[in-house]
Amino acid sequence: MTKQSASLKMTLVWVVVALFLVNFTIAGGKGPACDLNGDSSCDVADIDTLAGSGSAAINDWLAGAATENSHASPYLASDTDLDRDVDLSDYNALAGNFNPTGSGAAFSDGDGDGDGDVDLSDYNTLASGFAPTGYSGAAGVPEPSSMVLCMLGLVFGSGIAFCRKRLWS
Ligand SMILES: [Ca+2]
Ligand SMILES: [Ca+2]
Ligand SMILES: [Ca+2]
Repeated sequence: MTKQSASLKMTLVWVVVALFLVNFTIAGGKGPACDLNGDSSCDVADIDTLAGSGSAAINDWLAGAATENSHASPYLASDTDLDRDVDLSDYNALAGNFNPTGSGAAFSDGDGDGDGDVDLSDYNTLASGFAPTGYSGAAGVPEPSSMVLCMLGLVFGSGIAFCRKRLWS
């Protein structure tokens, strides 16, 4: 009886191990949603497959891929090479492919709004978001509460320094 129950326990352990392995294999084989060409990474080659799909599809991809690639904020639509800046190389891509009446332009050609052309609207977005030093490490604007605390700290700190000077000198 005990031998039978030990054997049953071993069988159960093997079933659990097998289920775990099957689940792990299935989960490991599925790539992220932003990987549209199935090479297990989310990069320019993927977003270029969305040529002419419209700004909603482009913006969804930019947000999803940034999350997948561990960035705190979405990629900008003018960052044609997705290197987290909007600089001269992005501008040159757009300028070199400028074609307001064209269609089928890809994201890396400078079509940041995904409507298939590279026109003034794409240019204006790039110009207004120009960030040659990058937008990934942009320091957040201090919140009013922390600024008030800092100013209070300064006032309080100088007050103490002033008192010390008066009392001990
Ligand atoms: Ca990919
Ligand atoms: Ca860039
Ligand atoms: Ca466009």
